Amino acid sequence: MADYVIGDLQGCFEEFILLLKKVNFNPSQDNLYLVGDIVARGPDSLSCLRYLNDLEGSAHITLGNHDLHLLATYHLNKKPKKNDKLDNLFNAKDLPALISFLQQQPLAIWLESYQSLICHAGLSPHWDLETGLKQASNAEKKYQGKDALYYFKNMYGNEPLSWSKNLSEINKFRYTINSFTRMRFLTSSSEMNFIHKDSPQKFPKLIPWYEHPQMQKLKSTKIFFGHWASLLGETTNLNTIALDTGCVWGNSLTLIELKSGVKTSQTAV
Ligand SMILES: [Mn+2]
Repeated sequence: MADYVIGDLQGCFEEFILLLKKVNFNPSQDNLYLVGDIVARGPDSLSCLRYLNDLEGSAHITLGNHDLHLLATYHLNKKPKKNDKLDNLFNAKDLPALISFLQQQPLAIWLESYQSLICHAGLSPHWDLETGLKQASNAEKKYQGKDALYYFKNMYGNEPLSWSKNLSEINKFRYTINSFTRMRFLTSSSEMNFIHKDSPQKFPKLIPWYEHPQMQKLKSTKIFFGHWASLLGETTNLNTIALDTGCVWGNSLTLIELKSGVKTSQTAV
């Protein structure tokens, strides 16, 4: 029995299957954790979702910005953007079942036995672990509950850039979604900056979320995240493990075995 965590698939189904073969993934014994962005931009989002849905109990996803955008697009009856390459998925007969499967997935997963958090973009430095998990759970109830449509409608936008206990419910929701699924940099006043997505060396005045001084309080807690392809799997902090190695951009797909920490990659085909 092994537990694996894998980077952003973004529709790269072929590489996904090749990588699982490399580690002899056995769905009846092993667990697969995914940092999200299962869909969009790559060639076969439909097969990625179908495969994960069929794995049932052995696949555990934390939603990414592209996954949430898919859910909102579907529920708000909008057409997917051409460059997201989601036409096959939207024409599939099992689309409602796949949407329902995706919508049941959380924003964050805490693995007590590995002292590890799994999420798409990262943990807001405004929060300790407990607050982050609580806010993730609150937001999940909103996008899975009877008022989901209202929350998908009001999900978009960059504000608020900082957390406060006094925010309204919708602002708390938006901050939680943005920090768990879109965050990369913070400003020196600890506000999220959504403008830049390149590597941190290019923006010396901005702070990658995992380098924020507040992150030191997490000590030995590990955070596995995706979303930031230009990091190419490298951070300055041993406890924050970047898994988006840009398969959809022609680089590679990365998987880590949680117990040993052994990394396995599959080059884009
Ligand atoms: Mn992303």
